[in-house]
Amino acid sequence: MSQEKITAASLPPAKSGYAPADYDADYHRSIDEPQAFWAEQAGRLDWIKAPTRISDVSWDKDDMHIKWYEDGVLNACYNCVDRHLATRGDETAIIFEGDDPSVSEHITYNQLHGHVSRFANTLKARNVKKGDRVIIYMPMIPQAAYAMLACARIGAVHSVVFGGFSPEALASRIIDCGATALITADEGLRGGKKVPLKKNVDAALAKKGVDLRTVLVWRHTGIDIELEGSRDHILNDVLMDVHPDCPPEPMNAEDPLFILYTSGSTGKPKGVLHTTGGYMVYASLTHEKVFDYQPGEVFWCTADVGWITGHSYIVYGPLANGATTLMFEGVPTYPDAGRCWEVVDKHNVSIFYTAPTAIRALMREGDEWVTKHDRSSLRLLGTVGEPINPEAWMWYYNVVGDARCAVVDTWWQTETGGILITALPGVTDLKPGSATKPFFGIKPALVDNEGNFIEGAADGNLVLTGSWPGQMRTVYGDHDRFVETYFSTYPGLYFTGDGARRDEDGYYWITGRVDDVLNISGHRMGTAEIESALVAHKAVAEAAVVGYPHDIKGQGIYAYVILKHGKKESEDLVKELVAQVREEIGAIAKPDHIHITPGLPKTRSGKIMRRILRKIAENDYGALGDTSTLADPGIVDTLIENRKNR
Ligand code: 6R9
Repeated sequence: MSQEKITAASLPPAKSGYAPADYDADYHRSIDEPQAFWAEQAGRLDWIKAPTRISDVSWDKDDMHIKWYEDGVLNACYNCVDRHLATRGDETAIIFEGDDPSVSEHITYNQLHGHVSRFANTLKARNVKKGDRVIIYMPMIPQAAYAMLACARIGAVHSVVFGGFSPEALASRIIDCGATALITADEGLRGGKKVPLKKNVDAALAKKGVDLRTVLVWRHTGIDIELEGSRDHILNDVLMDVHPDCPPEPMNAEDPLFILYTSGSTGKPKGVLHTTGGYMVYASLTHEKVFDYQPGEVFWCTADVGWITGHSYIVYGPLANGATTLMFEGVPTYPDAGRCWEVVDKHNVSIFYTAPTAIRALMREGDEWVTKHDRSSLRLLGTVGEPINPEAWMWYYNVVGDARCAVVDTWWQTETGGILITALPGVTDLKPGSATKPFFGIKPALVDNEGNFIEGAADGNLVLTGSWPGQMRTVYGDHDRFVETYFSTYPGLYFTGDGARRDEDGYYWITGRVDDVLNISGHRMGTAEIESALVAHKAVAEAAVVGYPHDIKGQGIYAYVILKHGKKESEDLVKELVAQVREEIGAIAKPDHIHITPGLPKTRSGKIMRRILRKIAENDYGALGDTSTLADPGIVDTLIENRKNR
C-alpha cells in the first residue's frame, strides 16, 4: 500500500468554498438525520408535486422494497432541459467532439429542448407510451442523449445497450425487457473504424423470439442501409413530420426511468432498474459535490452512454445541474495518444473523468503526448471503474494534472446509481489508490465470510448498510433475483461483490471483485457468460474462465476449455472459439488466452477449483494451496505443464 499522501490543504480549495469541516457536518447530518437531509436534497429538483414521504425501505426478505420520495411527481427530462431555458437557454448544454478531430458542435439548452421534443413526439407518433421499453443502441453522439431524454420526457423506460455488444447480446436484452421500439444509427465511428450498428440490429431482429414494432435509425455516416417496410424509419426524416412541442409527462418519483443490463456472477446479465426521483436527486447531488462543479465549466466524462457512468455523469447528473457536458465519439488514442489533451485545450475542459485503463494506456505512450498540450483549463481529475494502481494515479496527478489538480477516485456500481465512496476536492487528503471516504448518506462496512462486522483497520467484504436515493430498486422482471443476488449473502445487508481494506484513517481501498465477475478495462464481465458462449461451440464440452492481472486492462480473460471426444486442438479452432465469444457477447469479452486441457481441477463433489485456475493463469505455481481435496490431483501438473509451454 502506498504511503504517499497529498493533503487537501496543499491543493487549491474547492471553488464552492466547501471545506473539511463542512463535509464532517454534512456527513454526520446525513447519517444522523437522514429524513431531514434527503428532504432538503429533494429541493435540488423541480417537482410537479413535491414529495412529503422521504423514504420507505424494508429489508424484510419477504417484503423487500426501496422507495424514495414516493408521493412526489416530476419529470426527469424537464429537470435536465426545460427548467434551464429561462436562465441559460443560450448556454451550451452539450459539446460534441467527433471521432474525426475536425468535427465538433455546440448544442445550447434551447436547441437541446427542440431536439428532444421532436424525438419525443416521434416516439409518440409510433405509439410508444408511458411505461413502454425502448432500446437505445447508439454511437457516442448527441442523438444518444436526445433519445434517452425523449424517453424520459414521455415516460418510456430506456435501456441503452453499449454499441460494442454483439447482435446476440442485443437480442437477449430486447427480449428480456420486452422492448417495442429501438433507436439506433446507421453506423458508429471509433478511432477511424466503422461500427455497423444497423446491420447488427438487423441480425438481432432475425433471431428467434425477437420482435419489435419500430426501429428508428439516425443517419450518421450516411452509408446505404436496408430498411424494412413499416418497421424501420430514418429518424432524420420523420423528426420533421412531428410537432416541435411535447409536454413532459408527469411521473411518480418511483416510476422507472431506465433499465441497464449488467453482468453478475451467474447466468445472464441482469436488468438493473432505476426509478425517477431518487436517482435524479442522487445523480445531481454527486455530480455537483464530487466534481465541485461550477456554472459555466466544461465537464468531460469519457465513458460511453452504454454504461452507468455515461447515464449519471454525461447525461442526467450534469444536465440536471445545467452544466456543459462533453460527449466524445472517439477513443483516447486516435488520431494519436494526445487526443484527450487536444480536446481539453480545444474546449476548455475544467473537469476530466476517465477510467484507470485509459490512464495506463496513455501512460505507456510517454509523457510528451501530454506535455505538448497546454491543459491549463483543467482543475480536477477523476477516475472510475476499477481499482487504480498508485503508479498510474501518480502519473495522472503529476503529468496530466501538473500536481495542481486533485484526483477523485470514485467507487460505485451500476446498481448504486451514483458515486458512493470518493474523495471530495478541497476536503479529503488524497492517498493514491484509495477511493477514500463515504459520500453523504452512505454507510459502508466490512464483514468476514460469515457476515460478522469487522471494525477498525481490516480487510473484508464490502457491504452497505441502509439505503440512499440512487439505489437500484429491483432486477427488471425478477424481484426474487434482486433479493437473492444482493441481500442473501449477508441477510439485511447490500453486498457489493467487492473486497476492500479499511486503513487506520478509515479510508477504503477497493481490492476488486470477490465473486466470479471480471473487470476488463473497467467493464464488468461475468465468467459464467463467457463460459456459456464457449460451450455453445460444437467442439467444446466444458469451459472455465478466470481473470489474471493485465498491465493495461487491469484484468485479462483466461479461458480453460475441454474439447468434446474426438475434437483436436488447432490454431483454427482457437480462432473459432475467440470468434464465438465475440459473436455471443462482443469484442470486450474476447479471451486473451485459450488453454485447451483434458480436464479441470474439481472437488469430489464436482465444483471447479477456480482458485487453482487463477494461480495457474497468473503463472504462480508456488501458491496453489491445498490440492488434496481434488478428485484428480494429477490434473494440476498437466495444467501447469501446458501453461509453461505456451
Ligand atoms: C461505475 C461502475 C462496478 C464495479 C465495482 C468495482 C469496480 C468501480 C471503482 C471500482 C475500484 C473504483 N469499480 N469503481 N473499483 N475503484 N473507483 O464502474 O459501475 O460497471 O457496474 O462496475 O467496478 O469492482 O463493483 P459498474
